[in-house]
Amino acid sequence: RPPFAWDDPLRLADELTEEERMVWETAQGYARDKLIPRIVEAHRYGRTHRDIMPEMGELGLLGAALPADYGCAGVSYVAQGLIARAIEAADSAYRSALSVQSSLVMHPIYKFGSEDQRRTHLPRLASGERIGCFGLTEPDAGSDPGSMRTRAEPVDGGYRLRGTKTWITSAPIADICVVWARTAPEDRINGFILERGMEGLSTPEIESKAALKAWPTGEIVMDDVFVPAENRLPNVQGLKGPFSCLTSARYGLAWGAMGAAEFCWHAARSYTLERHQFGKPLAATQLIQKKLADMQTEVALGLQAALRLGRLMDAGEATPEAVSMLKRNACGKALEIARMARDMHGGNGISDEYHVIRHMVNLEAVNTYEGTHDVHALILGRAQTGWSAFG
Ligand code: TGC
Ligand code: FAD
Repeated sequence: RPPFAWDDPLRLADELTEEERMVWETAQGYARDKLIPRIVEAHRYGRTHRDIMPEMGELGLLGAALPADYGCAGVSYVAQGLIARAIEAADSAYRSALSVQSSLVMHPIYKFGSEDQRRTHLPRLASGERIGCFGLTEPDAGSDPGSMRTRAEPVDGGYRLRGTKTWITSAPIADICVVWARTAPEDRINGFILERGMEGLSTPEIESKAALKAWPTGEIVMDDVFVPAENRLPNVQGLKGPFSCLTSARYGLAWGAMGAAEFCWHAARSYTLERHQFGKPLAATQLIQKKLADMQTEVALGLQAALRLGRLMDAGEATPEAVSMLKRNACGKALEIARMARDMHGGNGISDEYHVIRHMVNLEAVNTYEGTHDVHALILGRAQTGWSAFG
């Protein structure tokens, strides 16, 4: 009889390459030694440790699947997913910082930028010296980015951008903003790289957040900002530009949310083994064991699915619909697991010292951004019935 590993029942570790295992161990070690020790305070007081970006850069974790020519690690998409899993086990806000930098800023510059834009921006984003943000959502355009109002008007030598983006991860501390705007005269959506210091550009912080408090979120306010023509991303027009960035980021969430879920499951197991009530460990009761079995099953299945999706990404065969399915499943299941783990910690589960309530509130946001749980259901519904339920 082969041995059964309770924490890796489907033997995910055996399916990784040597390089992927090394990346996983590096990211996991970093999260354990450098992120988890400072997260309770960072989340409680809303403190931003900006230095995590150069730290992650130094380890090759930023834009990890992009080519080495631009200062990136050039590893597989599976390895990129494993990085998200390790970082989100520490905190979803730190994985958010990583995802935005890698998938929503470096990815569009690599995929849609000029060679000049790649050489100027990618190495400094890969090292974490510079921080980027991604502006798609607006106060009146969230699930429906096609209704955005931000406009770019062509003027001598470039464009003038006017509009407001909101709920933008990293905006208050970003050096550059990749902004999507409806562009005259064709009225098609284009991407622009805005730089801090441009006249008319400001990035106020949203102070009211109850989740993801360890990394800032804000607005991008553009009051007739002049953007030189060479800052437009030349190789894409239309919504497929921002949407293809979302596909890359959502793929990361399929792994990342499972990392948070895995942390909560392990925490619940340890806590209920230690905690005695009615003369025995809580973990010796049937109800607790059923919950642990449910957590173990969902995490094992979710990680196997993420691995399969990663292999498809690496082969260039992944579809946006498959990515929607796993983003939705991972976030929804992780949120359920975090709530269950919180309950299994009893009163102590209310204290942030035990981590699970922080994961729980964070996952509420993760279940909403990058397309809400229900919007992904509608994407899948449209793909299997041929009927769009959006409009
Ligand atoms: P639709 O007609 O579906 O598509 C318009 C064009 O885009 C193409 N397309 C995609 N291309 C690549 N990847 C994808 N995932 C794509 N989805 C669509 C599509 O083929 C079409 O191309 P073309 O050439 O025919 O024009 O557009 P729609 O307006 O009907 O879209 C509907 C819907 C709901 C799917 C879409 O609007 C949507 O996904 N809404 C959710 C919005 C969202 O996810 N926003 C995320 C903002 S960023 C964020 O939250 C970052 S948080 C990060 C963090 O902190 O970790
Ligand atoms: P709405 O679209 O108003 O949705 C409200 C509710 O209505 C949801 O339950 C939704 O599922 C439901 N709904 C919407 N349409 C339909 C429909 N047709 N049928 C049935 N139900 C529907 N955006 C960026 O561009 N860049 C970022 O970096 C970024 N970071 C974020 C960070 C945080 C912490 C948060 C909370 C958000 C961030 N976002 C970012 C924005 C995020 O992508 C949006 O919040 C999300 O897409 C949902 O949009 P909305 O908030 O406008 O909700």
